[in-house]
Amino acid sequence: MMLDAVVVGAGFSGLYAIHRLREQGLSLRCIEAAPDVGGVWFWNRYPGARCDVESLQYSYSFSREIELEWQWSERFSGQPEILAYLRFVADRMDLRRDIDFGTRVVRAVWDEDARCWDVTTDAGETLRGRHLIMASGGLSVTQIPDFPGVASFRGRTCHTGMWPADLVDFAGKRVGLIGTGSSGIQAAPVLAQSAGDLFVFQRTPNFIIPAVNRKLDDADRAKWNDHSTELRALAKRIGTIYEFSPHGAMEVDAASREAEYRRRWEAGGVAFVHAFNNLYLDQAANDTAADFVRARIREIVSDPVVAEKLCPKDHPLGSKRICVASGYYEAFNRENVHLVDLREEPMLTITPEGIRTSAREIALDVIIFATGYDALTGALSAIDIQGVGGVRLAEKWAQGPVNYLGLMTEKFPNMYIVTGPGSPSVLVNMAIAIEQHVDWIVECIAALRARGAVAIEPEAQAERDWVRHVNDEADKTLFVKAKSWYIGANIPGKPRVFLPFVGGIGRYRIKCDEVAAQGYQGFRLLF
Ligand code: NA7
Repeated sequence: MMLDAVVVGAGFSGLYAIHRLREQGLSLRCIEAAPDVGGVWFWNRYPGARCDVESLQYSYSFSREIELEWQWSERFSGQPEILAYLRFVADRMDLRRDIDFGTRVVRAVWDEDARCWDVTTDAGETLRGRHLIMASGGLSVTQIPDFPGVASFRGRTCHTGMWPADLVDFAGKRVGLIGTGSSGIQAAPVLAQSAGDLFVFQRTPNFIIPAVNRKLDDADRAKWNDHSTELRALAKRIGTIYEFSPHGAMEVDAASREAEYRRRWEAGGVAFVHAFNNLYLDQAANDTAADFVRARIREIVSDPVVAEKLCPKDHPLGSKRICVASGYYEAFNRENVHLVDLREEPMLTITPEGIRTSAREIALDVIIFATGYDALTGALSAIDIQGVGGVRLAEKWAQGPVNYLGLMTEKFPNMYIVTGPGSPSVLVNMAIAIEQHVDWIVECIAALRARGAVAIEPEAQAERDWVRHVNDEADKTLFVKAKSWYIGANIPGKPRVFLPFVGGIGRYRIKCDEVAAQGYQGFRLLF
């Protein structure tokens, strides 16, 4: 039996794809490796895991009923609540009946004669689908560096992004936390409260803005719900609703600049980086924001030596993903929290008892890897995907993920990528980006059917032009000045190509809509 679509992944993207495909009357099957829905929000159950986009905005916009029935309890909800929300949506829309849980896609092969995908799972089953929707997540394949000696460690190890459900009790334990990106800096203050001793192994300090999280009350929710139609329409154009400044940082005097940074610091959240409109573009402007944050770190952390080590100095603020946390810097004032600066004392090896640096051996009971992901391409390269003439996606992308609009890639007809490389993706509110992508994909499938076409694939020139455009746009910004996962720098051997589209969801949406309105310009339709 040929399905209209096979969907890979039942996180935010996959769930919405099921709903939209069903609306079109299309047959589908969704394959999910986890035993439940949720995707990254299923696996990221480390202590302190929380979204850094406000919950009211980090939610689906497609159903007014769901919006009114679900009550977010906090400004930035934690992982348990976000997972509960996704479970609620799955049940409310009766989505589970189309999902095979606990099953992983291992291979997908394009059948040129039948013009469909044969999708094989680790259960040994092969599903046949006309279209293949990769809702497999941009941050779903965890990365643990090849630390020597890791297998010899006698205690417990885990990655924040693949957190074992039973690892909850740290009382009296000596915990090592490697990595100070968004995951590490969220986990640290929570672990600090229960662990006997917490050792934070830091290679690169990050800029961390206070979340200023708080409970939401009925008035907050009513305010949002009363205006959500306009607010969500605005968010579809700008990504996340922040207070964006029309001014450059140097257009105002130093005192006004400082006051603006302070106001945003006290309000909390990512809006800090929008204090001026050129912080991502101009190094001198960026320095003023970075100086402000470094001054706060020196103010909060009582030991000046530790404070200095926590001050980021080697990349512009925001060029690595800006971090948002509660009580991270304050945690270093606790007696049981110890910063291990890996620039000063590099890690040599993991031993049976703990971690040996160039200066000492630190005995540990648990080692937590908060070491990130094979971002944006990892979940796709983990599957053996073979397109026209047996070409493998991994081979085609050996020098970087060539794609058109971040949605498709030539020689892989009818394979759609949700929020992958070449799209705004992780640089915007993912809930918005996901809905935009899935809507475009499902409408594309409907348009093909209406015209009697069976397949669609980008033209090689269109994808070359798009990749150049994505890189040209990134080159205008300070993003390219950091060795970040945006550019593949955290994975040994990964091509250094700037992955997400920095031009914003508004411009991107207009481009995608124009392409569709012009009869899928840059794509080839097969009849
Ligand atoms: P990130 O942001 O990739 O952070 C990974 C951290 O791990 C970062 O501090 C790295 O330091 C550190 N790291 C990586 N490899 C090593 C080695 N070999 N030794 C020491 N330290 C290392 O991942 P997160 O999970 O925190 O966040 C990912 C996204 O998830 C986040 O942006 C949100 O969108 C949600 P480095 O900076 O490379 O020196």
